[in-house]
Amino acid sequence: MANPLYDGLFGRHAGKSTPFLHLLDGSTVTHQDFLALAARIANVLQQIGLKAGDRVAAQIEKSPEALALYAACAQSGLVFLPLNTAYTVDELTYFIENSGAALIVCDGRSETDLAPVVDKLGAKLETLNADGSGSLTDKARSMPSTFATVDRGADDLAAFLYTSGTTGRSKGAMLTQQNLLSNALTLVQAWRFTGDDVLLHALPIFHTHGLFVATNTTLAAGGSMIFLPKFDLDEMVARMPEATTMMGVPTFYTRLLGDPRFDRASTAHMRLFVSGSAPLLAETHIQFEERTGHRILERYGMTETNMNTSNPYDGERRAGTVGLPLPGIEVKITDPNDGSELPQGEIGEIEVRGPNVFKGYWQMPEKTAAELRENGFFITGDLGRIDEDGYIHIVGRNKDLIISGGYNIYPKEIELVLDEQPGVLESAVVGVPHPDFGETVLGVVVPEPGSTPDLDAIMEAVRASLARFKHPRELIVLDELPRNTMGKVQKNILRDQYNDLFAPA
Ligand code: MLC
Ligand code: AMP
Repeated sequence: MANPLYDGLFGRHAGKSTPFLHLLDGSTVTHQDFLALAARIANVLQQIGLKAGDRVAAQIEKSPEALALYAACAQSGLVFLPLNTAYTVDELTYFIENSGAALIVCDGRSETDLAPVVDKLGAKLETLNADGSGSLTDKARSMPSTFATVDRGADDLAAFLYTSGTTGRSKGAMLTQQNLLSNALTLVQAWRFTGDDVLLHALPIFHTHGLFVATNTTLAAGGSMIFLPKFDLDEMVARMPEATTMMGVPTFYTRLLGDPRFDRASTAHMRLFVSGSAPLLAETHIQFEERTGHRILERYGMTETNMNTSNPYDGERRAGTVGLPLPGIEVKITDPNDGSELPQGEIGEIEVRGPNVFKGYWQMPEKTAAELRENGFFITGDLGRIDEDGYIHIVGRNKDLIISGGYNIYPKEIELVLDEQPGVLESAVVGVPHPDFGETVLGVVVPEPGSTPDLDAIMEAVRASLARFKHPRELIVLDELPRNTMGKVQKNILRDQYNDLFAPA
């Protein structure tokens, strides 16, 4: 037995004194030091009494220690469950309870708020702060810097990532060791990653993009990362000269293009820019090439599947498309009504199958059965077509989803909060174009007859229960919602009507 994920990504760098992380303050963490830190944390996890298969939920800032917790979970056979740092206590309570996490690792600032939730579950709580301090690392300090890797199989769970749903209830996507490892190895080949690569890493590490695509691929290639706490334009420009590659959401690219320091000369040494998580406008792709001479490589993935398709490294990177299926991954376009495969060129639902596709939603067999076919194809909820050269074009979504700055927002979740507010009869939440975030959230509320809803009070209620990035940037009051003859709210009409709400003046 072995532990494919740990051995394939982490353990293989044992004893290497080459850099793994280049930090904001100019210091470096070597592979060897990183593995020693991870092993010390793994010893703490074992001492706490965690057993293989237990879930470890973490709402912590990006730091080398946070990444080492992920490695420690892999080494101990634990299921890592990273959570967006923007989530409120209400949101966290659901994730913690639903996952039945055995350990919650949070920032010291959230300890008091989370303690009752954790106690109720009989789980353990440790803290880890942005600067690496906290009870977890305090305990780790006196631990041995080696740990006997726990045996796991390729089909064992490695991570849970929650993804919201159209009903407003989030689902825990169960990802196996093979899901993560196979995708990392595929991306190393597809994007020609090597031990010489230095990735400029400014993404959060609680989602697929920053944790799996960026970090796992770098680890699988044995390269290093300039590990920035978050996207900051000045830091990006300052550190770019040390990098060979960068991965980002489209907002990264539009922000970089807004800065004149970012030009052909300052990017001449770069080997590759990758974009994903949200549609990259063809216009941005073209502007980027004009400014830098580089063609951004756009790829397409999701929480449930990791990466599915990618524009080619060699060959044409076609603007406005997400490229071709990655090796070993099948993509087909089907009729949303009956699931039958459509002829080439027609628009339908994108379905994918391969070693990257997740195992199902945690304790939600009906939802799993509705999206994951018995033949292994996953119904993505994205609408697309395949052109005559095999390039996949995403043309829309069959799911009610807003993507703001690369974060997914399910309108239903916000509508449920709006509907509960005094004086509100009903509501509709839609995504409208936004120059920085791509899309942003617009809330429309319909008052109960004779009442005037207090919009400030409504926003206060939203703030109390939902993460900041989900908050409507504007609330509009309408007498009624546009509906079709079946009574269904016509969100497309609202989207069209408010299309220019955030357009630059
Ligand atoms: C921050 N805010 C956002 C936001 N990010 N609001 C909407 N959408 C977002 N994405 C809030 C802040 O809290 C702040 O609130 C205000 O908006 C302005 O913040 P900012 O300073 O401009 O934002 P910043 O901190 O710079 O963050 C923007 C960002 C960040 C784009 C850099 O959101 C980011 O790193 N996004 C990447 C998301 C990601 O990794 N997605 C991958 C998912 S995986 P206030 O109160 O100050 O107004 C996936 C699969 C796949 O999708 O295929 O990859
Ligand atoms: P998530 O739930 O965060 O995993 O988001 C996955 C969704 O992001 C996909 O189903 C797509 O709708 C969207 N997405 C990811 N990459 C791209 C891309 N390159 N272009 C368009 N949409 C994308």
